[in-house]
Amino acid sequence: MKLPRLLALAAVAYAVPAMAADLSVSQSNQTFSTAVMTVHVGDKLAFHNADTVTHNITVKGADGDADDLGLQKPGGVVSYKFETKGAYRVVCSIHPRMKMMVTAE
Ligand SMILES: [Cu+2]
Repeated sequence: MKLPRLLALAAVAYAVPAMAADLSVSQSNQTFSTAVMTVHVGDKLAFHNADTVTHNITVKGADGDADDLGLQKPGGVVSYKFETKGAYRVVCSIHPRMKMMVTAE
């Protein structure tokens, strides 16, 4: 779904992410270090794989759009920028019990 993402980018450019920050979460024992998190629109969240297995994070927005961050080997870091307000579900497509919720405001 390319169009919603383009619209989201346009919205961010217009909204000006004045409080953008770099945040991080780690993954160990196939669990995210935080289950619930609130960020500001424009913030970038880094996921650090501290496990001995590969993860594959997918971020699902309230609009149903899903971003697959790709395979993440042990020691690897992937990141995601929250470009629109709303609730996001973060899951690992390899380990379904890995879940976290992020609210961008
Ligand atoms: Cu995983």
